[in-house]
This record gives sequence, structure tokens and C-alpha cells, in this order.
Amino acid sequence: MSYNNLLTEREGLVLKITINRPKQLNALNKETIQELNHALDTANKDKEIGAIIVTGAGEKAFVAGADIKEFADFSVEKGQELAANGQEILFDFMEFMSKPVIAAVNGFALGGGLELAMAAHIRVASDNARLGLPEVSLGVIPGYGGTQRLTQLVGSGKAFEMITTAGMISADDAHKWGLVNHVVSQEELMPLAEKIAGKIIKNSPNAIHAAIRAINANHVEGVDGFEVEIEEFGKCFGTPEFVEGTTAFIEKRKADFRK
Ligand code: CO8
Repeated sequence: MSYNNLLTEREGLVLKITINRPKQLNALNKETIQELNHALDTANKDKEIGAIIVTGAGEKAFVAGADIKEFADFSVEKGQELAANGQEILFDFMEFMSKPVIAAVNGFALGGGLELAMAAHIRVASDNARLGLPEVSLGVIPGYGGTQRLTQLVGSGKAFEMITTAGMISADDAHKWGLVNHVVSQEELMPLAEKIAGKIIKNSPNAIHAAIRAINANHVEGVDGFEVEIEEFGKCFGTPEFVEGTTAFIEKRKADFRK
């Protein structure tokens, strides 16, 4: 499948998705959001994909936000509809996928761009990355989950500061704040993301999906994450992958979860 705004590249069990609108700093227009949904949905159903890396084309931006030109003349209703639809088909969708998504933040990650990185399960950044939620400078607030996910990741004090000042923080500060897991040079960014993906794909796909469900349950309202963990833990015992994992350990060999 080819896309107008994405490049996809598959290496073994890892799918790399590059948002490819470098002239607009990879801003997320409606079509790009729909294409991302399609690419992620397809990957989610594909047993031969174990991890996904999302990055931006060029060396300047991961994603500089939602495409401002597209929503500049929106009404209250259209604004709400845009946010609700985007959250459902891309941001929440990504967070609740069965396979881990790694955001390789290679430059500006602003507004919807930072919200996309935060919906991924793991974030790594290059040292030129600048991260922020500048929406209040445009007269709106983050609408793709940013008020919630930033607060979960860095705490409310820092989230208040980032959102109300509309400022950008450096990759190093993002690292100190726990917003990204690692900071490396641009050249090292993709190899690092691939190295993390390489470790993930050796493990049980079923257990990874169960872990995603349990970790995400930590912040789903009305859900007791400990209960979800117990339930997911128990279910693992009924899977062939658990038999393979424990048998391989006893037989002193590497488990092969994909045979
Ligand atoms: N949308 C559309 N176009 C953009 C965007 C964007 N978010 N960001 C950059 N571009 C375009 C510019 O318009 C410019 O295009 P052109 O050459 O045609 O004029 C091109 O990309 C290059 O940008 P600049 O010339 O501005 O590059 P600079 O290096 O001078 O500046 C910046 C880089 C600082 C990143 C600057 O481009 C900028 O401030 N961009 C906007 C950042 C921003 O405010 N992002 C948040 C957008 S709002 C958002 O994401 C809301 C999410 C929730 C929505 C929920 C639904 C309502």
C-alpha cells in the first residue's frame, strides 16, 4: 500500500513509518491522520510485525503539530469533531495497539506532534529535538490528548508550565523530565530505535499485548489496574507462548515465539 503522506519500510518484524510532509514540517493534516490510522491498523493485524517505529521526514521536525491551515476557520462543533475523531482513530488507537510503538523524535515535536509521540509507548529523541504544546498561543488547548498524557508523563506542575507558557523544551530537559527515554545524536536516533525494537521482537507477542493492556489500565478511569494485571497475568498461562517461554528456559535455549 502506498500513501500520499507516509513512507513505510519493513525490516524483518519491524515496521518503520515516516510521516513525509517535510515542507510543512510533517504537520498532521486530515489525510495524514487517516493514513496513519490505516498503516497502524494494518500493522496491528499483521502477525509478522512485532514493533513499529514512527518518525518524521527530514532533519528538522518529527511533527510540528496539527495542520493549522486546515482548522483555522473551524466552528465549535467542527473543532470538537476534529479532536474526537483524531483521538479515536490515531492517538487512542496507537496507545491501545497490541504492538509497541516507538516514537523516534527527530526534531520539532509540537502540539499534535508531541501528542502523537506521547501516544506512542516509548519515546527516543535526537539532541536537536524541541518539544512543546504551544496551542494556547493559537487560542486553543491541546485537543489530541495532550493535557492528559503530558500530565501522566511529567506530572501536573510541569504540564501546567509547558501548556500555559506555550514554550518549547530541549531534548535534554525532556529527558530529565521523563518525557523521552533517551537522547542521542540524529545519526544515532534510528539505530537506537531499531535496537529497542530488536529487543522487543524477541519476546512473546501475546505477553507484550497483555503488558500494554495492563500498563494502560493505570490511567483508564474506573478501571483497577491491579485487577487488570491479575487477569492478564492469569490469561498468559493458557497460551502456547507461555509453554514455549518456560520450556525454552528449562531446556536452556532461546525461546522462539514465532514458530
Ligand atoms: N501546520 C501547518 N503548517 C505548518 C505547521 C503546522 N502546525 N508548522 C509549520 N508549518 C509550515 C509553515 O507554515 C511553513 O510553510 P510555508 O513555507 O508554506 O509557509 C513550513 O511549515 C516551515 O515552517 P516555518 O517557516 O515556520 O519554519 P521555522 O523554522 O521558521 O519555524 C516552527 C519552525 C517554530 C516549528 C514553526 O513552524 C511553528 O511555530 N509551527 C507551528 C507550531 C505549532 O503551533 N504547532 C501546534 C499546532 S496546533 C495543534 O497541534 C493542535 C493539536 C490539537 C488539535 C485538535 C483538533 C482541533
